[in-house]
Amino acid sequence: MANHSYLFSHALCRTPSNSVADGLRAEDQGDPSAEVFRQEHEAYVAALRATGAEVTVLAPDEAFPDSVFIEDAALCLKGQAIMLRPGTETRLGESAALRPDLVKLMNGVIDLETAGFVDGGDILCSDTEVMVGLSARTTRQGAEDLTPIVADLGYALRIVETPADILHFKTESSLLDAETMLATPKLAASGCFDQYRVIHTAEGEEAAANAIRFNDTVFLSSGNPRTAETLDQAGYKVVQLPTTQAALVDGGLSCMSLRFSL
Ligand code: CIR
Repeated sequence: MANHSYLFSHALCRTPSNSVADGLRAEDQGDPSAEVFRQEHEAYVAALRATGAEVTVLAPDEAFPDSVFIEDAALCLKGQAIMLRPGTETRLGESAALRPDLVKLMNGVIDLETAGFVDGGDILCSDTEVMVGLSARTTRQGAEDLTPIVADLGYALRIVETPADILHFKTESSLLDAETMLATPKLAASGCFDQYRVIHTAEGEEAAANAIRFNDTVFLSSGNPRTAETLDQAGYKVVQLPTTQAALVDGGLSCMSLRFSL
């Protein structure tokens, strides 16, 4: 199987729970509405399916308010799921809750054994490397213990820094193709993408950086017209999706799926 960092046959999502109103957030701008969140989530799932992928949607898990952000609990690489250790108390159990579904869906499941922590939102995979951004959620110990697991799957792991005040590394960056990243100027200034071409989000459109290249499409959060225009002019097929409710609990497009090929 080739190391295609943006070509996927499958995705796995989880419907937002009613408890999503209790989701974690750095700043309170009001609770998300579970009903509106589910509508936006349905549009997201339909958009992933429209690229030709098979998308499985798991039932809501009321025990975990943030469980719609399924990306944080696992990393899918080469048909294997690596069960991570989310680095905040209310989310640590999401990994074990998700594990049985990944046992059914994936070719294999590997448990990250570590005293540290890693959130999937801090992991950005290109064709050749797995970047892990240290953050308030992801520790050096966790990243170091993940290193041999991804090495066995053919990837070099590179530890990078997530600038302070940014929740996850991919809150402000995403892969556009094998050579190109979309990033906020603030995150790119750390030098982590010096070996890639970088397209910056427009000023005031930092939320656009949490995008996903999924098969032939770059999915971008609605409300970022200048960044959408830049990507369009650079030759990408851009589809905008509403993320108003995810944004209220610090989430975006990448957090809401695990993307993989079998
Ligand atoms: C949290 O604070 O964990 C959630 N409210 C948001 C998680 C967003 N996930 C991501 O950026 N990968």
